[in-house]
Amino acid sequence: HKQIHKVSLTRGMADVPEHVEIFHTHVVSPSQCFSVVVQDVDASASAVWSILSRFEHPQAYKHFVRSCHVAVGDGREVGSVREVRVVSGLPAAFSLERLEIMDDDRHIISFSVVGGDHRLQNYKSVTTVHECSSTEDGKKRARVVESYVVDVPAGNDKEETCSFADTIVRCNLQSLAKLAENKPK
Ligand code: A9S
Repeated sequence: HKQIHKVSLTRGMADVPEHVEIFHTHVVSPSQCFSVVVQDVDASASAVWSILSRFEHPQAYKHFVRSCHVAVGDGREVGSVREVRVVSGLPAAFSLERLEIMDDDRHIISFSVVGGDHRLQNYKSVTTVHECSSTEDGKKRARVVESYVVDVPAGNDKEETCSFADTIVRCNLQSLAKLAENKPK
């Protein structure tokens, strides 16, 4: 009997508003793993959102993406599907990804993997951006939180799977931060 449970990936995290916490609460099955990556950005939440919200153009900040085209929908409406081609050197060539949430007011975007030749089956992520003030100088900053759930592929364990995905997500969010802060790569 499979035990499906709900996990909040931001519980106890400082400075995370309730509506953000709700979106980082996932349903997880025993054959899946999950994780969360947080990135602070020295820019406004809307500056970050303007880069992050372009579902049709992930290559703006995801350096592993070679090209992207929208195969279904307009790239703004939920249900749109993008075909992402990745750079060589990764254990994959492409990924098909469906837009699940696009919330311009609350700065929430989510996609799920619906196909591809890679090993991250049923990958689903939620990314939020909210304004938060730093405790040191009281200056306003944006905090990006990205959580995901993914199937653990045969032959790997949860730790290996999450450390692979965490590495990619961390790279993406660091590059998103630099871009929003107008810093060179
Ligand atoms: O694109 C993201 O937001 C996050 C991840 C972890 C994407 C991973 C990836 O696109 C590759 C980079 C191709 C690596 C997928 C879905 C599978 C991989 O193996």
